[in-house]
Amino acid sequence: MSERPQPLRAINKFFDGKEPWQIVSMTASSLLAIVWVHSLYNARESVTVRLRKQFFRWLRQVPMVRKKIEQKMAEIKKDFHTDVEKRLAGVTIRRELPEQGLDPEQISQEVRDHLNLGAYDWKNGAVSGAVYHLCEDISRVACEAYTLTAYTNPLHSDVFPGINKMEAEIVQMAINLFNGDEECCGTVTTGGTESIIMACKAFRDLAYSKGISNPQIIVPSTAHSAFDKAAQYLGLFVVTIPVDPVTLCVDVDKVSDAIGRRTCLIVGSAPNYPYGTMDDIGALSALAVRAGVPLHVDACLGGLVAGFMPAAGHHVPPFDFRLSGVASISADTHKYGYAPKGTSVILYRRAEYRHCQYTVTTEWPGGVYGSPTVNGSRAGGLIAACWATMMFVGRQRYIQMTKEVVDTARYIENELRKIDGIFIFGKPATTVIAFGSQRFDIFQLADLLHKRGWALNALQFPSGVHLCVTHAHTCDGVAARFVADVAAAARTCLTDAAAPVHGKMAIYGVAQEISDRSLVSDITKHFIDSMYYLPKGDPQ
Ligand SMILES: *Cc1c(COP(=O)(O)O)cnc(C)c1O
Ligand SMILES: *C1O[C@H](CO)[C@@H](O)[C@H](O)[C@H]1NC(C)=O
Repeated sequence: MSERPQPLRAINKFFDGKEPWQIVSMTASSLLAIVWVHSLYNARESVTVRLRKQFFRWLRQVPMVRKKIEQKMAEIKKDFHTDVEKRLAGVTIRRELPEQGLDPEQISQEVRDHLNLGAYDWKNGAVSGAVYHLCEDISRVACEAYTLTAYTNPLHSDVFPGINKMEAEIVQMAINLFNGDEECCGTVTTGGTESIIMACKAFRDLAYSKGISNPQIIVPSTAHSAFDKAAQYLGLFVVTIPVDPVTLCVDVDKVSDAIGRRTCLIVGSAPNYPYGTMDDIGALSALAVRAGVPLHVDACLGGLVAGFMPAAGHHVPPFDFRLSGVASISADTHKYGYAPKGTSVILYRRAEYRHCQYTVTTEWPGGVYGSPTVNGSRAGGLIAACWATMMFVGRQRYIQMTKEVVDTARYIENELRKIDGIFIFGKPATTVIAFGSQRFDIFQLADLLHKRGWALNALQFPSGVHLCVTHAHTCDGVAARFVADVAAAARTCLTDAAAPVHGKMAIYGVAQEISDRSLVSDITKHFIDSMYYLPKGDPQ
């Protein structure tokens, strides 16, 4: 036998003197070990996360712990139900189809009654985000368009080609706003979450086509939770990158370190939901080009503000297709596009990417079936209402509204910076202003504001609250009233910093303290259940 290469000699030496059965069993067990390690490495959650979950799973099997948890959960469930019962006081609970249909006036009255059940005065700009404008002329035009097209379905392009045209025009207008070129394309979806799921699906499938079997997405910790949702639906591994504690923008070096063979997408927000800060999209784009990975810019919240900011006299760093690493952009027309709820756009730099978003089945007895987004049947009325809104508002009024919203946001930010006891997180890029406190529990302040009718959004890790300034806050006196209420509440909190937090806001503080996150998840599921809860009999 000729001389064997070095490694083989080493292996032969290792097995020297072993029985054949020993050799077989050692080979098999090392193979199994390799498979096991590989599965750990390829799993959708990291080893530490899974060990932690396992620990709490064991803990929950201890009978005393289990009993206590079950007891607590039952109480929580009951509280949720009581809340619903209180909220629904005054409307008839209907569990059956009415035997004879009701008359239109009565239905209209009941719809109005349902609309007024909430605790907030959303028509006076008291809520953060949620209601993006209160201009009746815009709503009238959008609703008129919806009335005309409510029963259309762009799935049937032969029947409703006009709806397809409107969709194509919404996409094209958005491409122009974001400085895309001839090659850019996109689709309308039903909201930001769907736009994000579509982008993740497209770049997952692009990765599959390149032979990457376990793709991962690299996401800033501040990116919208829709990316985690997409990963849950699509079987993607999420690598979460922390943000800089001062600027609240993603740490680009850490993104760079995280990029690997399995990376199918990196993400930046323009801006993010929690703090309203904008990641350094320029740096992320350069990194994307260098590493040869696509970059998705989530401009769901701020895109239709940021796109008009330069013309409105406000500075915003470039975040769109002008940066060559930007492969896709999501932007919500149902937020600052001022369209009724139910539309968003997802845009791609290249037609190839959009092809990866589509699904096609060729063997179904119902025929060859291809569709662009999640839905089969789609609501043509929502597309028409969005199109009508964009046509009615027009470029000059978008610029004007952007100026009003951003001026108001800057005014609130500057005034909040003067208030003793609170601080602003990072530099708000568009319209979200997040604040916290090192002197008292910020949820105590949020609770006081809540009592004055302000609905703010709670932030965790670290504790904070934010106001998403919309056109509804540009109405006379709203911003000044908000600033005055925060100032008064901050004074109260400073004089009694140790006061325990009560009310609705207390729960956000508590939820952060629970180390078994699966409990938080279970509680949340009970909360979602409560949205579907109908009290037995009429509440008093
Ligand atoms: C609102 C939002 C989304 C998700 O959009 P939905 O329309 O609520 O599904 C995604 N990203 C950011 C930054 C958002 O603010
Ligand atoms: C389509 O899919 C979305 C989820 O992406 C859903 O919210 C929406 O109600 C669906 N239906 C229609 C008709 O758009």
